[in-house]
Amino acid sequence: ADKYTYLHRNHNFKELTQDDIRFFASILPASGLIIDNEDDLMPYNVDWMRKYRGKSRLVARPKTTKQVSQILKYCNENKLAVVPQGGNTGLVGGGVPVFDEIIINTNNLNQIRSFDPVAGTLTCDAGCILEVLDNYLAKRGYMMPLDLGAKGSCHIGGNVATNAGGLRLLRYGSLHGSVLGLEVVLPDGTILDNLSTLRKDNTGYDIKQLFIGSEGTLGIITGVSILTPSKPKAVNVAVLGVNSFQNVQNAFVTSKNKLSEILSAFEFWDSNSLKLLKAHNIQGTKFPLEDNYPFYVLVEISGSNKDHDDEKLQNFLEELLTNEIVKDGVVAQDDTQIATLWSLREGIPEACSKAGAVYKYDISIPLSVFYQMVEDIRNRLQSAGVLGEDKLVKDVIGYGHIGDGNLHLNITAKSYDPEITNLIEPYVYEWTEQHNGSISAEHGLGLMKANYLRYSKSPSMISIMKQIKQNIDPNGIMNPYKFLPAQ
Ligand code: FAD
Ligand code: S2G
Ligand code: ZN
Repeated sequence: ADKYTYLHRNHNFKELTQDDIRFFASILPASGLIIDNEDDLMPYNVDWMRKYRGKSRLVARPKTTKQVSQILKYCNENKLAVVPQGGNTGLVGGGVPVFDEIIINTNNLNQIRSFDPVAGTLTCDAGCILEVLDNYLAKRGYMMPLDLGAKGSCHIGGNVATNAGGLRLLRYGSLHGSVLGLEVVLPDGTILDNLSTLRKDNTGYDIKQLFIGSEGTLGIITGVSILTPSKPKAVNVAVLGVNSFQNVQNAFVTSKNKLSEILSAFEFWDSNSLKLLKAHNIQGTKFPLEDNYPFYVLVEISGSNKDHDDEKLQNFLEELLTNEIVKDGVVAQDDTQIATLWSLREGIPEACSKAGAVYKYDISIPLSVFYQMVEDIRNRLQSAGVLGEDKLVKDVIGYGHIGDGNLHLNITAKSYDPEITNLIEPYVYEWTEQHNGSISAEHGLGLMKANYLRYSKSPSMISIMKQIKQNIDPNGIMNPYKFLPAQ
């Protein structure tokens, strides 16, 4: 993308040679190696948003942890830079090369290793697709503790590497709590086998936590053991039309009081998000509510007794309507309608990507100022004369995970343009810092935000991160140019 022209290839890293290719071919089957074929390499070199693109000449797709160890050991000894890659659904440029780094993709590392139906602990390869795991567990009365719109492609290894949040975090917490153990290959080929399935293990530093959210900069996660919750018997969803952001907050507080233990998701989107959904006909069916409310909320409940739970949901809705916290609401009558209502929320990222170039900001900020961010950036772009029908910037929309205090600010434009980028950055990051927020709630830092870490972490925190990176990856071959600010 235009703004990374300051980056230069680190010439401490070797360029790929025929000897290197011969080595990789000696340990990987033909299907595990993609070399020098532009078209075949393209899906691995370009990210999901088509915003970041590298020029790797080789994709290694190992099938076993041992092969990952042999590859990393060789790359480390030969100073070949690498990019660990899972489903390539990341949104900050973390999973694709900046230059010619070798891509180590976990597609073939996709075996489920074990599942304990009593404890609910699952152990699997890092390259297992999230939705495949969720379906495997559903047949056994369990489910994954996270759900993302990218579930059909993202790998559990990538989820752990980015400490993905998603739609279930409000109920099931973060991966820092649900991941019980990891198997990780370090740059020198050492295999850290910490695939514990114990819920309690207080024996020394909790090393696995270091790799959760490390975005491929410390090692390659090859195995994950995770605690999976029972799949709720009774699930229901309501979508509400709300006429102020203060009432979105009031509805959230009421949902915690009235639904408490059965509340499992609380998402929101604004009217501009709905406009995009409709413009790109993402939700095939007619929108079930008046489409002139400024805000919409999706509330999901998950419990064990449908009659009791639906009664609770009805009482919750009645209280909101009586107190005029919401103007209107629709409750799903069956699983199909539940899926349709969820498709509204899950379809927004796709609608954004269909609208053109998208500037995505994934921030944690206090709910009291949550929507002010959207309004301030919209006003800033309006006053700069770049926002409007025939202008460079088409839309400024806000949606996200209210329950997690996580706003997704998306700005759609005709194209990525330095004039727009410079109007938005570092303004968004400064604004977030002023409100004691985080410049990355769940998507990570990647290439996009590596140089803005200072807006959310102190110099001493960044210094200790660099010491850890230097200790574990002294040659710096793991996902270079990303995550931590350049010197
Ligand atoms: P990739 O994109 O392949 O890689 C992501 C990062 O992890 C890179 O830095 C890469 O180097 C590293 N990595 C990947 N695999 C490994 C490994 N085995 N070992 C070490 N490092 C590794 N994210 C959320 O948090 N919440 C959401 O709700 C959400 N919704 C999304 C919806 C859509 C439609 C899309 C396209 C994306 C969404 N995302 C969301 C972002 C993305 O799906 C997550 O960041 C996801 O965890 C990335 O997983 P992946 O396997 O695609 O990783
Ligand atoms: C979500 C997806 C990515 C985006 O939908 O929750 O994390 O910002 C986001 O479009
Ligand atoms: Zn999200």
